Amino acid sequence: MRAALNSRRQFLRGASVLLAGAALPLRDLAATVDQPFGNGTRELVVYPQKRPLMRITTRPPHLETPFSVFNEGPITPNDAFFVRYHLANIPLSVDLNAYRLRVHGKVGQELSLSLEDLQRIGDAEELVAVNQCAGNSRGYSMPRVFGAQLGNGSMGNARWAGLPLRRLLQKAGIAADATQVTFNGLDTPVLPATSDFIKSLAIDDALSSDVLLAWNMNNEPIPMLNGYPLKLIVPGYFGTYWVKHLCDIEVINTPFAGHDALFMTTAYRLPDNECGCVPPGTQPANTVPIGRFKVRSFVTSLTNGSILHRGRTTQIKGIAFDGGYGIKTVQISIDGGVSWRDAILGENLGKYSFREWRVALTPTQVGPLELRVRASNTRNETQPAEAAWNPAGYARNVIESMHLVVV
Ligand SMILES: Nc1nc2c(c(=O)[nH]1)N[C@H]1C(S)=C(S)[C@@H](COP(=O)(O)O)O[C@H]1N2
Ligand SMILES: [Mo]
Repeated sequence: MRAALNSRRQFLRGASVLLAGAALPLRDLAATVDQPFGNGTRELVVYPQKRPLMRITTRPPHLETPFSVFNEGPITPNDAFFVRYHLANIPLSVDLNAYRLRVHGKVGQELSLSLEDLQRIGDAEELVAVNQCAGNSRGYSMPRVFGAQLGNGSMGNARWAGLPLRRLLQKAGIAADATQVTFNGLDTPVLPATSDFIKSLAIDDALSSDVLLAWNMNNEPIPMLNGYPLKLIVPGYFGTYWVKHLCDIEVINTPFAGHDALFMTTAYRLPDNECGCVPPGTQPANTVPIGRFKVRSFVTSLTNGSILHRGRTTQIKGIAFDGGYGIKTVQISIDGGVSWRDAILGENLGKYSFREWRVALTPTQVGPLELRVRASNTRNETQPAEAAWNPAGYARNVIESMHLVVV
């Protein structure tokens, strides 16, 4: 889908949020929220441009979306969207008069562009895409793993608008022997010993048509904590590639390596095999950088312990998504996965989006009821019945099951 945006208007609207990030964190609430599927309780905190969200860590800020938000519609509102950072020196404001996006390295012509310059290169394009942290749901890994104990709220779905990365790279002119493109943002490490957060994409992936340099999220400038003023959108790929406050793009012709390549060479890697998994508690011999999402599906209209009534029909609702091939089916089971019933899919907002689904359920017996949900995509990839395990707890996509009570 194409939409030409008025860059002057965007620029002015962007300027109005400059001070919004100045007072982090704003305040704690005396409120907590249960994580879904019974994995503990989180404090709610309020940050600039955000409604109360679940606190995972404070420095750097890491906030999760309360799961009930995903039942409100397929688009996650900006003020409810999760926040994840790795470095504690994060920008609290960005002056658009000083901000420049630098493009350098193996290019014909180095570029240094204001946001307005970037917006003048070509028409903005729009797409709806899920951003999901690789560690989403890590807190359910069994045996437990190191790292932030995330529930299921480190994901969200938004409409992104911006310039295709390919257009910018074409303008700069890529050397014939270029192999990768690296991306850096305005956040920096506190100590020199800490690696900067820099990500890389293979040149072919960087030139693929759907990668965007986005300045809008759900028709607004991107919230400060989600990467104002410019965020790399890599649809279908885990959030780690979606570099926030993007300010530096380098085209290289050697493997990306060294101190500041840690988030490619050491972190965000999966065991190098089909399942991206190893026997629980063991280390993989070989790893590869994490890539696309696996298929996932969730019930959103009920929570663990919800009560249904015998003989009464309940409309059950949820969401499904995958790594960009598109959801084909969603099914539920109430007999432990022996038999499965098709759900009805909701509106298709594009192959990278959450897909809503619903199904009517009329329980016939009182007592406990286990509800399972699984999805498959257009490549017939589906979800495993048993959770695959890896040491970092990445890319969890086991079939979710919810424990209900019929009265
Ligand atoms: N500049 C910068 N960009 C970043 C990160 C970061 O630490 N710094 N973290 C990445 C990771 S791991 C995730 S999951 C997403 C989270 O995006 P969000 O905070 O907008 O939800 O941002 C990515 N982009
Ligand atoms: Mo992440």
